[in-house]
Amino acid sequence: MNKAERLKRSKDPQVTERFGGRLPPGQVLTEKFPILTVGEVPSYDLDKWDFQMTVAGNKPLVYSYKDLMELQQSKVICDIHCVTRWSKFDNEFEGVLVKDLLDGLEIPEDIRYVMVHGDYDYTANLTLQDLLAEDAILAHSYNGKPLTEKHGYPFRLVIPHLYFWKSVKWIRGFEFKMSDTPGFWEQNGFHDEGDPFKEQRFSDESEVMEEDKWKEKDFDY
Ligand SMILES: Nc1nc2c(c(=O)[nH]1)N[C@H]1C(S)=C(S)[C@@H](COP(=O)(O)O)O[C@H]1N2
Ligand SMILES: [Mo]
Repeated sequence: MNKAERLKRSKDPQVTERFGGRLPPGQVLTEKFPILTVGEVPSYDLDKWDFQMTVAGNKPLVYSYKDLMELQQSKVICDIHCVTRWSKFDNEFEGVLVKDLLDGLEIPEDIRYVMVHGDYDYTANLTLQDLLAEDAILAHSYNGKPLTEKHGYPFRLVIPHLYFWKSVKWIRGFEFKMSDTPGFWEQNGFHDEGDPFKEQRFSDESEVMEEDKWKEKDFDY
């Protein structure tokens, strides 16, 4: 039994709540995997699907599904923290580490931001530094199985150290930029950075996230 498991079973509510510093403030643990999607769940013809990277408006680098599957494959085990207050420990994602994907890509000094694009028209903004985190991964599998359609098949981004809205499902590209502009949720009141341990939920600190709303979402697993 690992430490998190032991704490989870412990009777002391104080200890149970904090999980030895592993559970960010205001979060609740769930064993299930809720589904949070704005709009329709896409479906693809994999032969036509692609992933594109553009650096400061230059010609895009285009990767097919097969190209990505032929790159070095890695696994990341991480915790997930959604801004709607659920957290889920010990998730295994497999795919291409972002740092491996970007290895060899010439990114000029003045490029410090990235807009992540996903279907349909979903975006999330990140700093280049956040994108280059050791455990940031372009994942195709979850706990040993291909991602389900609702969780982002064929590929989703996972940025473990930020709230999960930054982990773009149905990912289609990275746009490297000199300036920071807000993505979908960031335009709708969420924080620009979204560090769960700093509880950066909203850009306006007077906003309140309701306690139990997430329990009304769909789940699978
Ligand atoms: N393309 C796309 N990516 C997305 C979303 C979305 O609606 N569309 N929702 C985000 C939000 S708010 C969260 S919490 C996570 C949810 O991922 P899950 O449905 O696998 O739990 O995906 C993020 N990535
Ligand atoms: Mo979310």
